Amino acid sequence: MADHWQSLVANLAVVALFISAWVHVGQPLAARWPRIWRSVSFGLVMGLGAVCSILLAIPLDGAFFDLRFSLMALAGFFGWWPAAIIAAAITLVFRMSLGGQVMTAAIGICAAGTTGVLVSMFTRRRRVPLIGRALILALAVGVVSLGLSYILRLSIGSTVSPLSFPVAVTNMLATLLCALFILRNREVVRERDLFRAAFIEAPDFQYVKNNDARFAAVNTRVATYNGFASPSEMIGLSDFEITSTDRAMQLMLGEQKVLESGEALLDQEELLVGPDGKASWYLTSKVALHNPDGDVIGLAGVTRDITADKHLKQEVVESRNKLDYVLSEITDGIAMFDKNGVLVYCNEQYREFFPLTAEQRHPGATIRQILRAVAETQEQKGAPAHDYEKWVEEIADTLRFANEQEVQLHDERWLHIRTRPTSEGAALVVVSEVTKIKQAESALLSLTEQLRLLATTDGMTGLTNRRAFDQALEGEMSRAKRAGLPLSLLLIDVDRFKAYNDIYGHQAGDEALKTVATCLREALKRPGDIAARYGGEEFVAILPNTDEDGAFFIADAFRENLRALGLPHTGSEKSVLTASVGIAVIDERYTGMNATELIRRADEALYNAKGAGRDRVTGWRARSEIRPVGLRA
Ligand code: GH3
Ligand code: MG
Ligand code: MG
Repeated sequence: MADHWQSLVANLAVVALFISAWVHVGQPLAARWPRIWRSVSFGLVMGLGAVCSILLAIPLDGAFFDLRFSLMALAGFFGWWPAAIIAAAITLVFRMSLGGQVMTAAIGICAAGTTGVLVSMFTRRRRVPLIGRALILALAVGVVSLGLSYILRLSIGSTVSPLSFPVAVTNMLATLLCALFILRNREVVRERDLFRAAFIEAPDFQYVKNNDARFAAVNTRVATYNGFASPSEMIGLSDFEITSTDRAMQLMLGEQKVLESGEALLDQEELLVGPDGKASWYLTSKVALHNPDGDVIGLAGVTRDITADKHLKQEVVESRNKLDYVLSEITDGIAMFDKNGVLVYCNEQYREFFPLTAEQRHPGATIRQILRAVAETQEQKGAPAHDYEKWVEEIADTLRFANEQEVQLHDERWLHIRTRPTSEGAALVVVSEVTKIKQAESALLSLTEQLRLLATTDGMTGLTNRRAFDQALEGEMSRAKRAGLPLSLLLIDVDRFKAYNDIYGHQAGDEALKTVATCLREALKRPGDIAARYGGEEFVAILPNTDEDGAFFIADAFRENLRALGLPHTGSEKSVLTASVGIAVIDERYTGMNATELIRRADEALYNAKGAGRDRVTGWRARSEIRPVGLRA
């Protein structure tokens, strides 16, 4: 039995040898062949292995016990039908040449190949992991091998050989080990191919050099750039064979430094003229490569064409310079705040507009810090000096929407501040000085006011003129009627003024009229009272919310004051300048009256005053009320 084990172990060695030969020699050779040829060659190697296994078989009762079962199954499992058929054909031919129970042997060989193919189909479809696939194959091989030896032997009426079980177990073991080995190797090859492809097909220039500065590997980009059809053509060459001596020397010195120091050369930028005469920018990094003992064994380099990046950067720098120039030359102050209210950019003008808080206005400062400084320094008029947090929040909030404001600073300058939010939540603030515009605006306003005054004022006396009086009377009358309040109108005429002019001259007459105007103005107590020059030496006064008694009181005070001035008037029976006043009133009795009627009544009353001896005040009375003595008929 020991001999039998020896033979089985020798068989195991044969299987291992052929599998190893396939993995290390056959497979790399066949790697680029079409799939069918790879399969056929695998079948060939497995078939030859099976032949060797049969040569070392243990012959017993016309049967040969060996590990061909394992090799057939592996051929079917890894090479499918083509490999299984080739391997089976070789094995069968050889087995037939040996004679004995050929039929049984043929069935076993075919069954083994078929087992391999079926297990492969089954496990592949179910995506069984690597180790599981090997285990299932080995188990199937053991079961089929043992089962067959029982069925076949019993069917021909012979007894089951005592070798059947150990041979089945050894077949199983051999299959497991070999399947694991091949599967694992496939994984390794796949990984290696992936890395290889990543290296070869990378868009950057990638190369590996040995210690003699010769290329050990280059990728397609390097080969194409240097005019070679494939990367393999460059293996073994040095820079001296592909570029100018000067450039090769320069490269060699740099690389020697990396190899000697072991320090990487990182991100070196160079402007180089390529074989096509085109200048391009490159970024190169080179690192020393070490073996597991730490010895330098070469270097790996990566070079990237950064011409497009470079141009882009240049354009960015140029446009930034242009922008800086523009921003520094414009008279407006520009500031940019991010969405958190942090100042991210401002030009010098912006700072100069706010001398008291220029220190705070620098990138990184927040709008709230700046506004607090504005309040503390009282740089802006209207900013609260204390408890300014609410104000700060209100102003900071304006960064969130488009708005325009005009603010006045402590030194009387006016600034126009425009805020425009951006789509990213930031805000652009543009500040311009509008002091001159503001000054012109207020000058224009005062001019308009002057014009308005001129249009409504009597030039000589400074009282409201006739036109403005007419308007004011209409307005005041309708207001009085609406409010149900009384209104009084005084019509004043200077007594014997024709004579005054004649005696003292027209100019003195004018002066006297100014005095009368002043006297009238002083007699009116309420701000709503209106004194006007009605024309010539006649004056009017509108007294809103004043009844007849009130009007008498005012009118008499005026009359009395004028008289008390004692302006000499020799042409008057009073010997001083006096005036007569007629009063007309609207109250609840006369609500339907219009302005013309009111004036008419005042005129009538004045006429009565004149008639009654002048220097007096007379109210209008209905004809029925008029006393007959000394009055108009
Ligand atoms: P009476 O007491 O009846 O009013 O006598 P009177 O002389 O004042 O008569 P009347 O009111 O008709 O006189 C108007 C005079 O007032 C005519 C004119 O010489 C004079 N007068 C009118 N307007 C002006 C003016 O603007 N300046 C001057 N100096 N005199 C004026
Ligand atoms: Mg008159
Ligand atoms: Mg008069």
